[in-house]
Amino acid sequence: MHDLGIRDIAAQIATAEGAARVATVEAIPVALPLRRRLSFASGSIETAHNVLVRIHSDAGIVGCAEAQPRPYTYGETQESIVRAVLEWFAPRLAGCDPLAAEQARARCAGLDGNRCARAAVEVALADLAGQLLGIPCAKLLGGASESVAVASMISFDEPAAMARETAELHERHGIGTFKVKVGREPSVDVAALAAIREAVPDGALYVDGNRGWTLEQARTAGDRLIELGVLAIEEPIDLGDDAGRRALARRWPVPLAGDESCLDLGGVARELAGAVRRVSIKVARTAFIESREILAHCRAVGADAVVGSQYEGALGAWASIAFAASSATLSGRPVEAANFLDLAADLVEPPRIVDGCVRVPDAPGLGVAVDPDALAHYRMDD
Ligand code: MUC
Ligand code: MG
Repeated sequence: MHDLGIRDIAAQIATAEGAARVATVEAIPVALPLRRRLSFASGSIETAHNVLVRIHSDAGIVGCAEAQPRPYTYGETQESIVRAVLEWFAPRLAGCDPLAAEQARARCAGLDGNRCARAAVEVALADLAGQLLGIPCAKLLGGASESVAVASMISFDEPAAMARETAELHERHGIGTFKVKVGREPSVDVAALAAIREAVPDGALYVDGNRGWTLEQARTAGDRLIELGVLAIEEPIDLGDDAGRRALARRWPVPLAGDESCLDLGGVARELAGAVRRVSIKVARTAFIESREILAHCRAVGADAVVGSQYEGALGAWASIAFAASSATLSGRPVEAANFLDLAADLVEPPRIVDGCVRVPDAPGLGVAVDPDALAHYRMDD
């Protein structure tokens, strides 16, 4: 963890001097190398073409967050995120009180969509607010836990390679929960899960089809995967086939989990009245405020909720960890926050996973600072 002493002092000065205001907002495109290509049924990622959002207060304190473009899920690209932040959100945030998150949200409401750009702005403001107050984001949001267990996603590969990767994550980092990507030919998916089950017999396994199966494939594959002990099946088929999704939900004894169908509070409410029994809450798209609203809705209807991932880098993982640690409901469930391990280089100190768990930072805000050398090296706008 970086030494945050200077940031702490700056925060105290800023607070003593009165309410800080947002001065400038940056959106910096970066290209972070991955250890290998990450593939799943809806797309693949060769390089982490993320966007670093930095919000500077007039007192010189900076809040940071990361946006990951996922065009196949949200229609946002790296370019669109940069433009949304710089052209829409930045002018509306100028002069805003970083502690007034709802006000900032209202100011940004005039531009529809652009979920990942909007979420990164809100998380960067929360990082800034935490630093101004001298409080970690996890505490600012509720402070339920000092440590959270993490889960890792296992991307497409040959079944034997997926099993090796799972076993290595289990042995090296103590990770015990895995979301395995499926949505290929059922025979391949079943072979992958069987190999993983053999490699990590006690692993808690669930799967994510990213809408890749046909209804028939989902029936065949899902039934076999349930025999192999999978605990949930995320987005098996096309979202337009509502009747098919409901039929699968009735057929399977494990919950059908909503991800792409649950992009916002409205989507979650709709889906929980339909096929979905478990919701993937992603800070990268609903930041902290709406994520908390989604969690409340899940609790009210007795649905399961987990903090999901969209292959965040370390900065995104820290935001997911802060959110998970803020809630008594979520902090007891492994949060999908281990896939920063897929990156070969990063902008901030990555979480340390020990015995499958990450300690929540004590430092204010998200608790990490961007490494200037890494940023200079990986930024794409120089
Ligand atoms: C997931 O849960 O679907 C797939 C695409 C992406 O961005 O993240 C994954 C994770
Ligand atoms: Mg998913």
